[in-house]
Amino acid sequence: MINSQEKKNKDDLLQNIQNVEENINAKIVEQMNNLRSLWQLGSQNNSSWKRFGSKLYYFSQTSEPWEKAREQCVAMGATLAMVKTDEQMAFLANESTSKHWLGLSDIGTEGTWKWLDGSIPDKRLWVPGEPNNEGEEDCGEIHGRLNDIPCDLLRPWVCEKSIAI
Ligand code: MMA
Ligand code: CA
Repeated sequence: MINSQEKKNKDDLLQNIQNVEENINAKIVEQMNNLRSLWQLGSQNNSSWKRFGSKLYYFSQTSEPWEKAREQCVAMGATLAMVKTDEQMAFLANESTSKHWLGLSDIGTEGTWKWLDGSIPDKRLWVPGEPNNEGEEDCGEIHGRLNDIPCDLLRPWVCEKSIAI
């Protein structure tokens, strides 16, 4: 016969074990995803994924409007690329042979530019004089640096995903 205190201790312990189990499972899933990303990178010489730092970048071969491009990245378990540093900008500008969509727009509020993660782009990363909303330009491309253009224009795009190992 166990008393109520002993029963509580036992339940707490079981709960702890379950929490540890869930944490381990989450870690395993994360590492499996990392392995899949690295496999994509390493197993194919013609892979369009390129590594820079802790991120992998995919340069599309086809062109789409911004929203379609955004969806294509999501379908690959990625996101339209976000540029946070001069180094990333230099890398992408060098790798992108033409103009590509990035995960940047002011669709939410005209004039308030945001990366898809909600962060505000560094002013220094725009082409001088941009964004100028010439006509009506709510989506961001890389053209050496950042430029705003109409979201329905067709562009190739860059997806990114993080690797955490
Ligand atoms: C294009 C287009 C604009 C950009 C200007 C800069 C003519 O429009 O790319 O978005 O601001 O060039 O001259
Ligand atoms: Ca512009």
